[in-house]
Amino acid sequence: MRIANDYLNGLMERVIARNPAEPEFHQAVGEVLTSLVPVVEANPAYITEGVMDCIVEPERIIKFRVPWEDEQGNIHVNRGFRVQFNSAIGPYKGGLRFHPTVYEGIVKFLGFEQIFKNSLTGLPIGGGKGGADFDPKGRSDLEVMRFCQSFMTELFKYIGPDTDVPAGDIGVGSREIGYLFGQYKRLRNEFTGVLTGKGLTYGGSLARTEATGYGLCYFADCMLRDAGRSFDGAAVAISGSGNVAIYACEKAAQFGARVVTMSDSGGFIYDKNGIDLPLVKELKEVRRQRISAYVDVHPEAEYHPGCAGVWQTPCDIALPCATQNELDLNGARALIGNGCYAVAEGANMPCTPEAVEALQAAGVLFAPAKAANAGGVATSALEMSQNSMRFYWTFEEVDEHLKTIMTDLYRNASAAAAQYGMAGNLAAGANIAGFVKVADAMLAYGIV
Ligand code: NDP
Ligand code: 2IT
Repeated sequence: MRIANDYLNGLMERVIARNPAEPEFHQAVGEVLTSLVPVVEANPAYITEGVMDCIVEPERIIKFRVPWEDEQGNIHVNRGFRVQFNSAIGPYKGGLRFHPTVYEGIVKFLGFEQIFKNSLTGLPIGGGKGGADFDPKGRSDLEVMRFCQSFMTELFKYIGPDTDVPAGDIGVGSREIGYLFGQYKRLRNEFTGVLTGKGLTYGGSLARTEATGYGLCYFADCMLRDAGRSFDGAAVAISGSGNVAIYACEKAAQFGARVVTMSDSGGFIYDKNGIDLPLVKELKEVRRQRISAYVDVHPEAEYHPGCAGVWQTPCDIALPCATQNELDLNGARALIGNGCYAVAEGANMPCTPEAVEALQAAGVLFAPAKAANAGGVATSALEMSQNSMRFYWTFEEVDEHLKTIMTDLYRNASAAAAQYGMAGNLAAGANIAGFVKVADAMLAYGIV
């Protein structure tokens, strides 16, 4: 795909050549650069002053060995990463992903997206991301603790509350954050807000657990209302059954929707009566079981092996909340054919470029990840604020901030799209609004 500006097209070619075999990173950069064509044409200084070349190059990449011993005495060696992508508007901020598919290209795509997402929150946070190719599935608490301690024994050298503040992502939830924070505190002999998503007894913020899923629904609600629609009475298909999916399901149901699907990497469940969320929470948050166990309790529901089939389910609104590129052109066509009128991305980059194009061409309302799932990191920034103040806000106070942030974010993305002649294209609007703030800070610093 050619980008309609010679400089940006050449830059994209250099990104591909300099970062070989990293298709997810190329995809994320290509999508942003495509949206920025009218912005650099109106403001050539972004090119002539080097901002464009700098923004696609991480400030720093840390890659390290993570050795650990399992319960049988076998030694394992994983690879850990932290990409400190851009600190123009604040300390690096972004999650850690523990999943066997993690490699440098995944962490770079996520870190790159995080720059613009964090900027969109309106809060002072730069972009970063990290993780490891460790698979926590089937591992005991002791093994996960040993892994996390080994991971932090290296990572602690590079992070800090004013430098880089990691959090959770796929495979990193409250259990892992606890082990990571405990080890950081021990190594540094400091109790600081160096990680977010902490437990409520040791510096965590109320509503951080719920924030990404709730924020997704607050954003989608703004988009739906602008189009004269709402969640009330809608059938909603959700993929995933992790942190984002569970709290998206909870808020969508509070808004009057009937959520009919959830999934994991094994398959999806369809419950025409509406998902029994307390059961999903019990299966996933407490028992760490597969989603297939849902039908043992609800035999009237259906379980289908394989996750792509989830998008064949008739629905009004789709919320992909599992992983990147999980909704492809086939899925998009099925959604369109079934009359789905809105897709809001809870996961990072869950729709392929072909799927996004098809959805937008069919007039389906489309909420892009870096705007729609920004509620998680925004609330992480609120956790950092509370830690700095050594103070706590109530659930209602944090939730109210979250609602305001998501509403403002929606308005800013809409306004930026309209300003550059792409009214209604929230994907372009989010890229532009997120970019401009970071780029102007970079211009102010000169060449650094
Ligand atoms: P969790 O680990 O809590 O849940 C991930 C869910 O997605 C699980 O149901 C998992 O199934 C499924 N999944 C993961 N990988 C795959 C895969 N390759 N194919 C199919 N299903 C898969 O992670 P989160 O809910 O935190 O994250 C979900 C998405 O949301 C990610 O894209 C993440 O980057 C994004 N996100 C997360 C935020 C947060 O605050 N946590 C904030 C913003 C975005 P299984 O258990 O079988 O692996
Ligand atoms: O993708 C994301 O925004 C996250 N995983 C949350 C990051 C954070 O720092 O809370």
